[in-house]
Amino acid sequence: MNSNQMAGGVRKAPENFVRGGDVGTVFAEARAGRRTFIRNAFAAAAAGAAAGTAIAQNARNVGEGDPNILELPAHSKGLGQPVAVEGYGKPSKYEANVQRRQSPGLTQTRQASVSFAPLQSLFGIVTPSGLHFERHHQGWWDIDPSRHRLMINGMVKTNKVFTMDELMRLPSVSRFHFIECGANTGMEWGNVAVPTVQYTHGMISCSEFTGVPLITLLEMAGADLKKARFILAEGADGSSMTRTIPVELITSGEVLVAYGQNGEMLRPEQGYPLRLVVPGVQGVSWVKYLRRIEVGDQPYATKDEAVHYIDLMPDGQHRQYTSIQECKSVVTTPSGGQMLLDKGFYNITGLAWSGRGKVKRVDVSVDGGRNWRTARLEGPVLSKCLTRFNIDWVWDGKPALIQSRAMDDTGYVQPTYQQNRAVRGTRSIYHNNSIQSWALREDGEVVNVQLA
Ligand SMILES: Nc1nc2c(c(=O)[nH]1)N[C@H]1C(S)=C(S)[C@@H](COP(=O)(O)O)O[C@H]1N2
Ligand SMILES: [Mo]
Repeated sequence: MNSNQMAGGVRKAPENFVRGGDVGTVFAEARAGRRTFIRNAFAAAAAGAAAGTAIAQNARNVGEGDPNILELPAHSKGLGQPVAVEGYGKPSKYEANVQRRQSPGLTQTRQASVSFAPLQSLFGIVTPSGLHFERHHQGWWDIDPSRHRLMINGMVKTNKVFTMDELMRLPSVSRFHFIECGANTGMEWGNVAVPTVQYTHGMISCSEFTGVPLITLLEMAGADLKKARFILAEGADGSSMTRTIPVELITSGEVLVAYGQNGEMLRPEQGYPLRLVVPGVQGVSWVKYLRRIEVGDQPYATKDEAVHYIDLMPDGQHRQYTSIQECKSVVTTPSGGQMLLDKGFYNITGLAWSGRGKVKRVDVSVDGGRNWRTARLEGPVLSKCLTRFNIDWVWDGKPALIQSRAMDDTGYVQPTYQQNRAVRGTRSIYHNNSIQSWALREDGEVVNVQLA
C-alpha cells in the first residue's frame, strides 16, 4: 500500500503522531512507515535553506508514479452518499483519533473528573463542541429545559424566576471567549508530568457563546447595584457548585447567562440548558446548569472557594479568589508525543490567551529561550479569547527546544517556570501559566521537558 493512503482508518498527519497509550497504534505505524513516508511526503530540505525554498520542497514533483494522483479512485466514478434525511452530522471516520481523553497522569474516575481537549489536532481558535474539555465535580446531566428555572434573589427589589422561554425572548449577544480550568497545566508544577499538549494544556476550550448579559436580569429584578459587591452563582447539579463573582465583572456587561455555544444550544456536558460565562475568569466560576444568582455585599466563602482553586504560597498562606487567568501560550505543533518526519520546513503553530484582554504579541524560540522571533497572530484577535499564532521554521535536523512566550495588552509577559516558582513556591496546584518547553530530538521525536 502506498504510504500516502489511509492506514488503520485514521489520517496520518503530523499532529496525529501521538505517542503513548492514547493513540499508540498510529505512532507505531508512523514509525514503521517512516522511511517511505519521508520519501513521499517531505522532500529533504538542504540545511539552512530559506523557508520559501523549503516550503516549495514540501510537495513532490509530478511523475513519481503515485497512484493517488494517476488513477481515478472509486469516489470519482460512482454515486456518493445521499443527503441526510435526519440525524446530526459527524466528523469523517478518518478523524477517529481526534477525541477528548482522560489524562494518564490522573486517577481515572468517571463523574468527579476531567477530559482534555485534543489541542494538537485543532485549527484556528474555536473548539468544536464535541471536543470541548469537560470538568464535572459530580457528573453531567441532560436537563429538561421546559422545567429548568433561573432564580434571581438577594439584594433585589423583587425576586425573579425565569423560564428558558422567558430568557430566550430577551435581547441576546454572541461573543467568543476561552474557558480555562484553574487546574490546567497544574500537574506540571512539580516537574514534567504528562507527555502531550492534550494533557498539559487541554483544560482550555474556546467557543462563541450566546446569551443574555447578566446585568439585564439584575436590572429586571431591581438589584441594588450601589450596595451590591458580589454575586453568588449556583448550579443545579449534585455538586451544588457555588461561586462568588465580583459585581464589577457584571456591570461591565461581560458576564453572560448563556444558552448558546457555537451556533447551537449548549451541550449537556457544558451545562445545558444554561451556564454562566465569566470571560477571563477561571473555569470553576462558569457555573453550569445555572439555577440561581444571589446578589450580596460580601464574598460567600463557599466550600469550593475554601478548598479548591486556591494557591498555597511559600509562606504557608493560601491565596484565595485568584480568579483571572493570566496571559499564557503553548505551541501545539510540534508538541510532546509528535514526530517530525524529516528536516525541512515546518509551520510552528500554537495558541495564546489572556484573562485580562487581548494578546499583543507571541515570541517563539527554538533554542530554549536564547533567541526569540515574533510570530504572526492570525485574526481575529479578540479579548479574553484564544489567539492562534504561526511562524515559519526550517528544521536543520539538530536537537531543538521549542517555546512560546505571550504578552497581553496590559504589557504583562508570560513568565518562565523559574520566575513563577520564585513567587509561588513549589506546592502550587492551580494557575500555572509558565512557558512550556518541547524538546525535539535528532530522531524527530518531540518530548515534554522543563528547563532549569
Ligand atoms: N454546576 C457545575 N458547574 C461547573 C462545574 C461543575 O462541576 N458543576 N465545574 C466547573 C469547573 S471546575 C470548570 S473548569 C468548568 C468546566 O466547564 P466545561 O465542563 O464546560 O469544560 O465548569 C465549572 N462549572
Ligand atoms: Mo475547573
